[in-house]
Amino acid sequence: MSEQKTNLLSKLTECIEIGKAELDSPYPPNLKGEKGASEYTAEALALGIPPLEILEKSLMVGMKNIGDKFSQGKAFIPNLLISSKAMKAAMVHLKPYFDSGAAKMKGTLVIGTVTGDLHDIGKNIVKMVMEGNGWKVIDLGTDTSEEKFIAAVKENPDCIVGLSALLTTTMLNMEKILNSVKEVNPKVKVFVGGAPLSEQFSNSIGADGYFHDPQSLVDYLENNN
Ligand code: B12
Repeated sequence: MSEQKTNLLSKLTECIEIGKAELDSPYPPNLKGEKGASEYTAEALALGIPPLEILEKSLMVGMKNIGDKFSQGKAFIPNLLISSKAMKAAMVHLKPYFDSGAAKMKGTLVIGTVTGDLHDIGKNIVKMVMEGNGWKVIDLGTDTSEEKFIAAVKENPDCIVGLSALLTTTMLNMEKILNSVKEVNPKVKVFVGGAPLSEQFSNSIGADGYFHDPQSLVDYLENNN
């Protein structure tokens, strides 16, 4: 790859990591008036860099960097949110290629906050990080019934499922949803997350994995999918 292309991809990675979405973005203040993820992605496509390469070698690297920092306590939720915003600004340019099938997504994640639970900040972060890492995400929202999960799994037999819960009461609803999903399609892997959960709880209900944060799930899937 030419030096020009390599430089462009590394600038794009930096924009994702620091959350510089586009030229007009007010954040970060010291980069006001400078190009952001949106402009660099358009330039990368114009230079003929394949969309999947832009996604994997640049955008995902930026998301991984910020995800790793978050796992290590060196970045915080606002950082993830602004990085996700930059990611979205870049994905606007790439989406038409993925939608047309010109580039392949890594897989489909069906995610929802379980029955009775209205907390969705964490679930939305998981969604954004997964999208940023090349997954198609079907977001079933909050207070998601067993039936909604079943319907989504029937429609997407090759998907994986993510269940989120923030209440000690609603996390108990995970087991029923998990069992129904497995009954419909035993091949579908079900992963769980949310502040009150633990690996022990995940094992006790027979989930395929508990992850404390989205980057850990991404890393697991990279190595096990
Ligand atoms: C914001 C909030 C609310 C908001 C939610 C807004 C929204 N749109 O989400 C509102 C005000 C609506 C709310 C309501 C309630 N809340 Co509330 N809420 C919180 C609060 C302050 C923050 C939660 C949060 O967003 N954390 C930040 C996110 C990023 O973290 P996270 O969700 O854990 O997600 C991360 C990981 O867990 C993981 N993850 C999450 N899901 C998944 C899924 C998968 C598959 C994977 C891999 C990873 C993963 O990735 C995320 C990013 O790292 C917490 C307290 C706290 N400090 O945690 C209380 C808290 C969760 N709430 C609590 C309670 C009691 C309630 C109410 C019952 C209050 C009431 N009496 O009405 C209601 C319940 C409403 C309902 N039916 O759900 C309690 C729960 C106690 C318990 N042990 O069950 C807490 C802990 C507060 C407390 N200390 O008492 N709440």
